Amino acid sequence: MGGIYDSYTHVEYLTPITLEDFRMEKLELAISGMSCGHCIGAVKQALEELDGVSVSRVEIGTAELSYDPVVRKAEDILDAVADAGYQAERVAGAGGMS
Ligand SMILES: [Cu+2]
Repeated sequence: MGGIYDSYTHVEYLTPITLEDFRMEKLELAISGMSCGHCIGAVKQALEELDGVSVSRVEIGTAELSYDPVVRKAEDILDAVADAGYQAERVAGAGGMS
């Protein structure tokens, strides 16, 4: 009820899709130096503090997120993890190379 019905895909979207949703890019990180729940919390917090970043999952050694390339560079995200005290690398192949 009240959703937006797309007659092409036959999908009813319950929440309006914004321009940001279309341009969000996925980023998968391999993170070294994480060893416990505290590390997960610290990485998650560092990522969530960035504008234009939506965190999907943080586990020991990995994180998955989406970011808006208009307001945020992948390098900023790696830097934020480094500032929190961990070493992050992009996982090749996730979300395409750019
Ligand atoms: Cu820890």
